[in-house]
This record gives sequence, structure tokens and C-alpha cells, in this order.
Amino acid sequence: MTRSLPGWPNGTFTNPVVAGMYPDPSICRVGEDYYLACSSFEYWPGVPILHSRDLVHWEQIGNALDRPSQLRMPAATASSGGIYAPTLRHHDGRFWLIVTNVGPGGGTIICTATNPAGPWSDPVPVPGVTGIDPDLAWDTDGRCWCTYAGIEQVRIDPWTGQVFGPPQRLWSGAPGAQAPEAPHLYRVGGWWYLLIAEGGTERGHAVSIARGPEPYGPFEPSPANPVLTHRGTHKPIQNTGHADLVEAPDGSWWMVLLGVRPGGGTPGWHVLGRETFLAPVSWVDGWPVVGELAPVMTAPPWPARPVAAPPPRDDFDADRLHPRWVSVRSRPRKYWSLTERPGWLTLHARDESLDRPEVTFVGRRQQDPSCGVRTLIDTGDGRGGLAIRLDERHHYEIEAGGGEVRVIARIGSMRWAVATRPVSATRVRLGIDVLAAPAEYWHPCQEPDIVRLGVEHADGVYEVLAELDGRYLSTEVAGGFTGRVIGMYAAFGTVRFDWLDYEPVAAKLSP
Ligand code: 6LW
Repeated sequence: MTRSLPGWPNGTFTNPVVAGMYPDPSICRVGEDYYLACSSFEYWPGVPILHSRDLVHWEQIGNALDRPSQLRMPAATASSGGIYAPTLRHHDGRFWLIVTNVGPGGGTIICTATNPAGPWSDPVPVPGVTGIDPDLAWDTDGRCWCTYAGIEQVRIDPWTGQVFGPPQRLWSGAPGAQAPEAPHLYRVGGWWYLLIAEGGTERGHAVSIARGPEPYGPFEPSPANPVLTHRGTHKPIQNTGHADLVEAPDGSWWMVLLGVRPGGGTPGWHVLGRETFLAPVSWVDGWPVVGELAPVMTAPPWPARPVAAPPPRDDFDADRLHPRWVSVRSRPRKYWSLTERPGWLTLHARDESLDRPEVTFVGRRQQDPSCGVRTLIDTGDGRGGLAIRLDERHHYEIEAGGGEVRVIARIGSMRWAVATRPVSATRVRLGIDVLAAPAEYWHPCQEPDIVRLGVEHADGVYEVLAELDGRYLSTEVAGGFTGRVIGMYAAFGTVRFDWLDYEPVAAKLSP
């Protein structure tokens, strides 16, 4: 057993390396620094950017699309529209991001930055790229190639978005493959490698690769395709695919990819969205071989570089929101403020409920199977609360205002007021606890994860008003590409939040 380097408990690390809805990861390295970009769909701001020094410990440092001049999603509803898969690259001293804003007024866009934390440039449209999952790769002669789902490719000018010549079809994936997408092009040794995802982003997801003499091929598939898949297995990490490769400073190679952690037996259900996982890669006879992908992995051969996790409690006393906070579609300044009442997050209602895509909502990704969330709301004459949201048709919330607190459940076409309590105070502590089944990802039991919604009364007694089945807030039930987001909302008038506390909980369901 090699002696583990400092900072790795028992010489291991745990997957996912980025928990919660951080799907379609794309990675690049500059010196000792790694950067990651992920999809964000209907959430604003778009394209979270994360930083790491060891590939395992990641910190979100910003969002690439955080201005209306960069991103408008007027018609985006859950997972249908908005920001699909990005590619993040570093070339000639600059960071480059290419991504698709799916929906009216969208399309393929390219942004650039010298600091990946931002600001990023206003986007350059690339109308000649009509497919999703665009990739950027530069040839040794400086020509830039954009490869996208299909798998098709055009040569482009990344500064102007101009394409040169008609798209060329490069590869349709393994024989009989469904939906070849998520292409990334790499020059390794004397070969150009074309990495793709296929099989769709659910349980049939897989990663395949081909290689050729030029960035435009011709490409020969690896005899070992798919080089990674968990389809048809009982492995605790499923939907594995949509990968990107990176070379570490020591010459070792690694793969980031998306996966899910289903509960509740085969095929199970997942609630945290598609998360980012890490696997080692070795090269054999000029082909990449992906190492075992598991919840617990052998640590990389360098010291751990932990990052400061953001504090569990946000007191909203800074002059801007932490980049982990997201809203639905947009966050116009007239609907939220950190200065109207210093030390409070003020939300002004726009739409009257979470059923509506224009609801005033500020939330953060649920990143732990079990967690406890508390907030202090001052409803004034308004109405608002604390919600756990998958999309407009799948959410649970506890809402205060008008002299009462009530739990609302929206599941598909049904909407219920599940419980009500008279609460005359306008300043109320609200809570959501998510208690998952046993900690292992994959368990044969059918235990759901339970969502408990409650209120702390003036006498300090916390009362659970409702216990709801978490399976209805799973992607398998709701469909789509996202995971749960927990946050604050305004349904009527103006409401204010003094703080929000999100604590991971190791609890299992009580027997
Ligand atoms: C992404 C594509 C996909 O653009 O899902 O199923 C899309 N495959 O790679 C959203 O993640």
C-alpha cells in the first residue's frame, strides 16, 4: 500500500467531486489550477465556474453568464430551454467558453475572459453551429474547430463566430448508438482523439472514443468502446457519461463526467441531479482506459488542496449574493435587494407561486442526500416562504403570511395545501429537513427520502407540519435534466429573509 500523501483520508477521496446539480462538466487546466464549467438550464445566472488545485476539492468562483446582455431565457421552462452543455478551454492566454442557449432568441454563443471568475465577455453568436454540446479545439496551426452533437464539425473564428464551409459529419458513434453527443477533441501524441457520449443521459449513458490523424478525421473507433458505462449494472453511480479529459501537471490523465446517485432499488430515482464525478485514465496502445468509477476512490498522487467551503449560513450581509445562489430564468434588480434592509435579502413578488416560471425565487442546489435548512422570514404584509423545487410542477414549500403558515405540495397536475397553522407573527422561522434512506447510494429498500416541512413557534418549539415523499421530487418522476434546488421565494408583496442556514445531515431515516 503506497503511503498516502497528506490530506487524503485513508489515501482515498469520495465521488462525486462536485455534488448537486452540476452536470455536463467541462474542464481545463492552467498550470496548477483546474477550472470546471457546467450546464445550468433555466437557472440564472448561467454556467457555474468552479476552481480546484487537486481535481477533488472544488469551489464555485462565479457564473460565466451573469448579465442580461449575456443571457436571456424568455421562454425557458424546466430543462426545456436555457443553458445546455458548455465547453471550457484555455488558449493563447485566454479562457474560452462555448455553450448553447436553447430556445427563442438563443443559439450557440462564445464568450471569453482573462479571469475565469469573470467578468466574461458579451457573447458572440455562432449561427453556423446548429447542434448542442459545442466543443472548441485549436489545431497546431491556430485554426479553431467547433465539434458538436451529431457528431458534426465546422472550422470557426472564435472571435467573430464566423464559420468556414459547411458542417462535416465526423462520426455517428458506436454501431447502433443513440444520440452521439457531448464531443470533445484532443491532440495527444500524434493523434487527434474524439471523445463522445452516447446512449442518452439516463441509465443507458456511455462514453466512447475514436482517433484520427487530423482534427477533422478520419476517425477510427476504439476497439474497447464504450470506454465507460454503468448501463445494465447495479453500480451505485448510474447515468455515467458526458465526459471531458484533462492532463495533470505530472502527466497523469483524468476524466470528469456526469453521473447520478439513485436510491430505492433498480432503476431507482435520484434527486440531486446529475453530479460531477472523477475517474483516473491510463493510456494503453494509444487508447485511453478509464479506471474503476466508484463512490470511494484511490487518491491522486499529489497532496490534497482543500478549499474553504462556503459557510452553511448566509446572513445576506455582503454587497452581493454568493455565486451559488440561483433564480429561475432571470433576477431583475427590481425584484430582489440586499440594500433595502441591510443584512436582509428582500424579495418582491413577481409571479404568485412556484408553479410559475417568473416566480421571485433565490435558491441553492441541494448537495447532500440528507440536509436541514432553516430560514427567518419577515413577511410584513406579504406572503412567501421556503421551498424545495425540482421544477414548476414538482415542488414542496412552507409558506408564511396573512396570519398563517401552510405547507403546499405540487406534484404533476395536482396542487395541495397540505397543512395550515395560525401564526400571527410576521417574523417566522421556517424549516425543511430532507432525510434520505441509509447513506449508501444504492440500496435495495424502497425507503423514500422524506421531506419534512415545519415552523418554529414563538415559544421556540419546532413543529413538523408535514412529511412528504421525496420520490415525487426526483428526476425520474419529473423528467428533465435538473436536480433539486432549495430556497426562498416571494408569492405576494414584499418579504425579507434575515438568513438561510443549510446543514448537511448524516441522519438516516428514523426506524
Ligand atoms: C446535453 C446533452 C444531453 O446537452 O443532455 O442527454 C443535455 N444528453 O449532452 C443536457 O444535459
